[in-house]
Amino acid sequence: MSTQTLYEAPRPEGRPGETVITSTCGHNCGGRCVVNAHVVDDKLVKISTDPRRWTPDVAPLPACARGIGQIERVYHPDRLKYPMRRSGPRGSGQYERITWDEALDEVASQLLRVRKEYGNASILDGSRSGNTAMLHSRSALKRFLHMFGGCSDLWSSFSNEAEIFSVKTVFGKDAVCKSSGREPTDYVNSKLILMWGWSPMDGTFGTGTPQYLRHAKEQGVRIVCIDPRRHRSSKALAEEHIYIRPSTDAAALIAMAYVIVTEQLHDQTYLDRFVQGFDEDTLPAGAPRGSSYRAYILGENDGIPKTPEWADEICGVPADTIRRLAVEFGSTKPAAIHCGYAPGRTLHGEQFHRAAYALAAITGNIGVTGGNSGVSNGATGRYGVKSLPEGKNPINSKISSPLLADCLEKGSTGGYPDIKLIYSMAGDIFNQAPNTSKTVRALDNVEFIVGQDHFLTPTARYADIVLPATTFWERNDVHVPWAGAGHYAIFMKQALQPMYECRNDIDIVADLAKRVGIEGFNNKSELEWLKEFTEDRVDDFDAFMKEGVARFPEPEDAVAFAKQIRDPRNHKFSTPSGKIEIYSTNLAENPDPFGLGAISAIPKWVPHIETSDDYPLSMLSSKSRARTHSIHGNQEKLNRVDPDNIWVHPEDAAMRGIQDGQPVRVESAYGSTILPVRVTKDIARGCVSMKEGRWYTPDADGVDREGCANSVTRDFSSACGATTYNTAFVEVRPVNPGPV
Ligand SMILES: Nc1nc2c(c(=O)[nH]1)N[C@H]1C(S)=C(S)[C@@H](COP(=O)(O)OP(=O)(O)OC[C@H]3O[C@@H](n4cnc5c(=O)[nH]c(N)nc54)[C@H](O)[C@@H]3O)O[C@H]1N2
Ligand SMILES: Nc1nc2c(c(=O)[nH]1)N[C@H]1C(S)=C(S)[C@@H](COP(=O)(O)OP(=O)(O)OC[C@H]3O[C@@H](n4cnc5c(=O)[nH]c(N)nc54)[C@H](O)[C@@H]3O)O[C@H]1N2
Ligand SMILES: [Mo]
Repeated sequence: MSTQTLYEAPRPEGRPGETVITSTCGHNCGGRCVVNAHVVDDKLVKISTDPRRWTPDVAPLPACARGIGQIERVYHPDRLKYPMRRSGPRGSGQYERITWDEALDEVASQLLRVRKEYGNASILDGSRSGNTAMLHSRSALKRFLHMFGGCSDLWSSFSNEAEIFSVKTVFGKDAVCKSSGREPTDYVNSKLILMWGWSPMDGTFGTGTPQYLRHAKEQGVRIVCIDPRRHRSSKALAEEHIYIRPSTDAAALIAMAYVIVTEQLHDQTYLDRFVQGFDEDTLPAGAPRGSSYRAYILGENDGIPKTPEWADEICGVPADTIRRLAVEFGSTKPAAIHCGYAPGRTLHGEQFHRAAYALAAITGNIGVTGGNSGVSNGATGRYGVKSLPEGKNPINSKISSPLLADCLEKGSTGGYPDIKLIYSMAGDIFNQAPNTSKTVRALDNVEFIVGQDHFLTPTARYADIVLPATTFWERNDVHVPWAGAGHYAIFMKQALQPMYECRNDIDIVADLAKRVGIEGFNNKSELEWLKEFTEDRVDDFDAFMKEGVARFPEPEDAVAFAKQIRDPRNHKFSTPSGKIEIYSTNLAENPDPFGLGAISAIPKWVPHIETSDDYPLSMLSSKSRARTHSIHGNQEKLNRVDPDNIWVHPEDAAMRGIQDGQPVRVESAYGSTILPVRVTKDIARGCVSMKEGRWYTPDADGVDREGCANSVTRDFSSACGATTYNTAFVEVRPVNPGPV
C-alpha cells in the first residue's frame, strides 16, 4: 500500500500526428472515468480510454458508451454556436444571432432591473449539475449571484436529499454521503450483499464498481437484488431477485427488523454500545415510554406488529420471502446492505434510508470489515480536493427543489418568492424537476430567462437570451469521483480551442460581474485555481497535468465509521448522543425541520400508496445508460445503446390489449407522454418503469411526444426536501398507429 500520491498516464499511443490528451466527462454521472482525446489539427478524431486490465489490485478507469459518445456530442450540428435573442414565442425555438456585447449588456441590464424592481429573492439560481468539476461548474454562477446580493435557491438535491438527510440524522452532522459507505475493495469481504434499489451497471455508481462486485461474486459472495426491475446488475450478479413495489421499501425493511428481533438474531452487545433508541433503555432522557424502535416493530403501542404478512400487503413481496431474507441477513456475518438513491426519491424517502441504516445497526454491520452502513458511496469523500468558492448567499430564500413548478405557478400566494428572472446554467431544470408541463405553463410569470448551455435544451428553449458555453474539452479542470474505487483525481486537460463563439462559463459570468459593478469576481487564472484546489493532495502539479491521473494513498479504513466502532472512547459519532441514532434526538425536539411536514424520531412506515382505478400502476424512473440525465438526449447514435421505452408486465399489458413495441400513452393526474412499450417479466406486476432524461417535447395540446418521465411526475416534496419521482401513479393505454 502506497503512502504517497502516484501519477498515472492511462492512455494508448496515438497514431503518427495524433496528440492524446487525458480528460474525464464533467457531467454528473456517478462515474469518473478516463476519456482520452485523440487530436489532429485541433480536431477530435477519436476517443479512447484506459487500456489497463482490471485485477483486484489495479483499478483501471474505463469509460462507458457515454464517454466514447462525447465525440458525437461535441460535433453535434445543434451545438449552440453564438449568443442569440428570442425572436418568436417562448418555447418555439425561434432565435436570432446577436453579438456577445449585445447579449451580455441585455442580461446585465435585466439583472439590475429585476433586482431594483423586485429584490434579489426574485432571481432564481437555475444552475445545476451539468458539469460538476472543480472550477467550471455551477459554482461560478452561485459565486456571482451571491456577490450580486443574493438569489433564491432550489436548496435540496434532486438526487439524494433523502440520503443526505438520513446520513446526518443517523450518523451525525459531520457525516457526508461521499464518505459514509465503503471502498469497493471491501466488497469481497462480505458474505452477503443486498443491492437495494441499486443497479450500478445501469446507473454508473463509481467507475469500477461492477468489476469489484463481479470479483466478489466469483469469490463466493452471495448477492441478492431488491428492486421493482430485474436490471442488468441483477442479471449479471444476483443469485436471487426480489421484486418490490416502488415507494414501499421502508415497510419491507421494518418487517425484516421484526423477524430478526423476534428470532433473536439481533446483536444486542453492539446495540447496547453503539446505538440510541433501539431499546427503551437507550432512549434519551425525556423520551416518552414506548417510543423505541423495538416497541414500534413489535407493535407495542399501535397494536400492529410489523410482521412479514403486514409488509406483504404493502410491498407485494411474499411474507415468506421477507422472512427468509431477514433470517439470512440476520445470521450471515458480515453482511452488507447497499442502497441506491431511487427508493429515497419517494414521498417518505427519508424513512427508507433510515430503516436501512437501522437494519445494518441491529445486525452489527456498521463500521466492520465486510459490513456496510447502507450507503453505496465510497469511504474517502473528495479527498481534500477543493472547488471554486461560492461565498455565502446574503439572503435566505429557499425553495425545496421538487416544488419548482408550484413555486413558479403560485409565487407569494403559495408562500414562495415571486420569481421574475431565472438564470439557467449547466442545468436542465424544467426537464429534470417534476411536473414539467406545470413548470412550462407557469413561465408567463417570469419576465426574463437566461439559458447558458451547449444546446437548445427543453430549458434553454424557453430562454430570452441564449449563451453558448464551451464543453469540458475546451478548457482545463480537475475532477474527483463521488463513489467507487475512490481515491484519485483526474486532470481534465484542454484538448480543443473554444469552438465557434463559445466561452467558458466562468468567463461569461466574470464579464457580467464587470457590467453590474462587482469587483474581485475572478482574480486567478485557470491553472492558478486548479493548483490551489489540489495543493493539499497533489505534491507535483506538473506531473499531475502531464500524466492525467493522481492516485492518493488508500484510506486507513475501507469501511466508514470503522474508527467509531473500533475505538468508541476516542471516536464518537457526531450525533447529539455520540451514537448511531435509530431514535433521533434532533427530530424528537424538532419534528418538522424544514416546514415541509413532520418526520418521526424513529424510522416508520407512513402509508401513502394511493393507486386508484384511474391510475392503478406504480411508476418509477431510472437512469439510462445512453444519457447522463438529459445530457446526450439528442444523440441518435448513442441513444441506440439503451432505447427508451416503458416496461410493462405481460399480465398488465394483456389486460390493456398492449402489444410489445407499440406506442402507448402514459397518463397521470399531472400530465401525459407517449413512448414505445416493452412488455417484459423484468418488471414487477402492477408497476411500470421508464428512464429519466428524455427531452420534453410537447405537441400543440401539451402532450409530450418523446417519453419525458417528468411529464407525469408530481411536484411534491418529501418532508426532508427530497424529490418524489418514484411515488408516481399512472395508467398506460395503447395508442393506435397513425395520428393521435
Ligand atoms: N448511466 C447513468 N448513470 C448515472 C447517472 C445517469 O444519468 N446515467 N446519474 C448519476 C446520478 S446523478 C445519480 S443520483 C445516480 C443515481 O443512482 P440511483 O438513484 O441509485 O439510480 P436509479 O437508476 O434512479 O435507480 C436505481 C434502481 O432503483 C430502482 N428503483 C426505483 N424506485 C425504487 C423503489 O422505490 N424501490 C426500490 N427498491 N428500487 C427502486 C430502479 O429500478 C433502479 O434499478 O446514478 C448516477 N449514474
Ligand atoms: N423523473 C426523474 N427525474 C429526475 C431523476 C429521476 O430519477 N427521475 N433524477 C434526478 C437526478 S438524480 C439528478 S442529479 C437531476 C439532474 O438534473 P440536471 O443537473 O438539471 O440535469 P442534466 O440533464 O445533467 O442537465 C445539465 C445541463 O447542463 C448542460 N451542461 C453540461 N455541461 C455544461 C457546461 O460545461 N456548461 C454549461 N453552461 N452547461 C453544461 C447540459 O447540456 C444539460 O442541459 O435530475 C433529476 N431528475
Ligand atoms: Mo443525481
